[in-house]
This record gives sequence, structure tokens and C-alpha cells, in this order.
Amino acid sequence: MGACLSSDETRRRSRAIDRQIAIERREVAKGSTMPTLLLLGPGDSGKTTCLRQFILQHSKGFSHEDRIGFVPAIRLNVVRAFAMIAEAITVLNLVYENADSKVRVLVRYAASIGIFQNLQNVIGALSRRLCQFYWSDKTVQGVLQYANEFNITDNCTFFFEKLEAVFDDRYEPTDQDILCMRTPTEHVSEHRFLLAGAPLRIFDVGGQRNVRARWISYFTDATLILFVASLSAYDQKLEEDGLTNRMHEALFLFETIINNPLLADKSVMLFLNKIDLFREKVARSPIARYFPDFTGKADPVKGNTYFANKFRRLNKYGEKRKVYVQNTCALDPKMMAKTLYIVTDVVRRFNLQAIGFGF
Ligand SMILES: Nc1nc2c(ncn2[C@@H]2O[C@H](COP(=O)(O)OP(=O)(O)O)[C@@H](O)[C@H]2O)c(=O)[nH]1
Ligand SMILES: [Mg+2]
Repeated sequence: MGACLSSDETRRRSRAIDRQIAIERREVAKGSTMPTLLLLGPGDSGKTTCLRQFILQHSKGFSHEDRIGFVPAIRLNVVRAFAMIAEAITVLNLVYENADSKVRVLVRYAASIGIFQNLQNVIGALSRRLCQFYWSDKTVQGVLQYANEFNITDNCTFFFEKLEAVFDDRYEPTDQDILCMRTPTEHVSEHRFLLAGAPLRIFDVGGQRNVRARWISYFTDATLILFVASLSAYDQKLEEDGLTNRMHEALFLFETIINNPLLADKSVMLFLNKIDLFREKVARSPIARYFPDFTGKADPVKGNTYFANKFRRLNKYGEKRKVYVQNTCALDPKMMAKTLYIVTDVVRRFNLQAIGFGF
């Protein structure tokens, strides 16, 4: 009986995905003459952050309403990171420096009731004062060295350092806050830009395993694939299964994309993102522990080259298939301005070609 129900459920979900893909295909077809950039890569690699940089640099940026709309998600980032820290402290059997169990209980409560189901309650329960008290605990701060093992969000310290502002009633997130927050992309989002008068649209399709089925429906109309992989993922495990090494997953995904015949005539850019976190962690988290054939010890430049070559070697088309590889820190506006210029150049060439000037 149970098996029957679950297969019904599987069929129902599969039909729902098919319907969604059909709708999305029609939407894609509507604007098929416009150059289209498709953001691909595993979850948490920085795709949406790159898109947000694009919005900041190539459109009007974020309105007051947009910013206020981000507030619950930013507070959820804080609560979620504290819940993960509480979990790590329990698993590692560490002792809190502050003996105030009330705070610990509240944070455990946040973890146990399921932070996604009852967001308002949790945020109400974890007032600014309690968060600040929790963050001041040396054990809490110390546990961040194990962030990779417990999937503790990358930029949580940035928000922990400004709890006063984040929990203020008049809080309006800054550009940097919006770049540092994490909101997993569950639905496809389409964004249109005008670059020197020429249109460009970007699709952010999400990277988690459960949303990748829809990627293929966007392949035909893509002009440029921007694959984003996190360099700092070499010592992390996937959120989806808690087992697979994230860098292995990124390499596997890139291989399927770069060698896909449907994408053979598309331009591909590879952003090796989170270079800032990578440089900072290589000394304390040896690459060879996760990739035993790496011999460069704690040298971030050698590590960077090692991973860039690993990605490059996956391209079975060789010289026929040019891939632009770029180190990026998606939080850094200056670095991204230079990098995004390459994107705009590809778009410019596409537009020239469309009006009869080949290249
Ligand atoms: N330190 C740092 N954090 C980054 C960088 N790029 C993205 N992030 C953070 O990584 C998290 C996930 O980014 P997001 O763009 O949502 O990933 P996506 O799932 O690929 O769309 C967010 O908290 C971002 O602020 C980077 O280059 N450096
Ligand atoms: Mg995203």
C-alpha cells in the first residue's frame, strides 16, 4: 500500500515537472532572438550573487521595497547559521563558555522545530539581545573552524558582526548585505538588461539536484553559459546528501555541460568563484586531504591552478571548444565589473552577428 502511494506520488511529481518544463519552454521561445545568458552550477556556488552584481552594475539596482523584501531572508540566515552552530557544538560535544542555558535552549528550539516551518516564531524568539549574547560565546566563535563539516553558511560572520542593525525595526539591507545573504533559488528567475542599448536576458535556474531537470529546456536558446563553481568547495559536502564532496559534484556537472552536444556551439565561461574564501582556507584545510594527488602543500596559487586544470581537462572538444576561465569573488564589485565586462563583450558580438556582422 505504502509503495503504491509513493509511486503515485512520484508520477504526480513527474507530471508536475513535465508541465512546468513545457510552460518554461514556451516562455523561453517567446524571446528567442535576444541574447541569453544561462547561469549554471551546483547550489551555493554563487550564481545568484553574480546575478545580483549584474543587477547592481547594469540596471537600477535594488529599490527600497526590494531591500525590505530581503529582511526576513537575512534574519533567517542568522537564525539558520546559529542553529547549525548549535548542532555542531552538540555533535562535537563542546562546552559553551557562557552557562546561560536559556540561550542554548532557544537556539536548539530553532533547530528542532524546523526553521523553515515557523520562521516568524523563531525570529521572534531569537531577539537581537539573545543573538548577540550567543555570538559573544567563545565556543560559538571557535566552532566556525568546523564550518565546512557542518555546512555552516559562508558569510554568517558578516551578519553576526552587525546583529544590532539586522534586528533593528528600521533595517534596510545594504548592497553588501544583499550580496552576502543566501537564498536558495527554487524557481527560475528571468532578468532583462539593456547593455549600451542592447538587450540581454539572464536565467537563474537554481543548482540543487532537485531543480536540475529543468536546465535542458533552456539549452537551445542560450547564447552564453556561465558556469559558476566554488573553489572553496573542495573541503565541503553537498547539502543535498551530506556525503558527496562539493568539488567532485561541480566537476561532474561541468563535464556534463561542457560536453553536451546541445551546447556545442555556445560560448562557455567558467567562474572559479569564492577565491577569497579559498585563499584564506588553504593553509588550515589541506587540499591533499580531499584530493590526494595534489602536491602543492598550502600554496593557494598552486591550488588554484590545480583546480582550474581539473576543469579544463574535462573539455573533450579541446581547442575547438573555447572556455573562458576566470577566478572571481562575487562579493567584490571591482573584480566583478572587470569580469562582467567579458560577458557584455560576448553579448555585443552576438548583437553584431544578428545584424549581419560576423566575427
Ligand atoms: N565570501 C564569498 N561568498 C560568496 C561568494 N559568492 C557567493 N558567496 C556567498 O555564497 C552564498 C551562496 O551564494 P548564491 O549566489 O546564493 O549561490 P547559488 O546557489 O549558486 O545561487 C551566499 O551567502 C553568497 O553571499 C564569494 O565569491 N565569496
Ligand atoms: Mg541561487
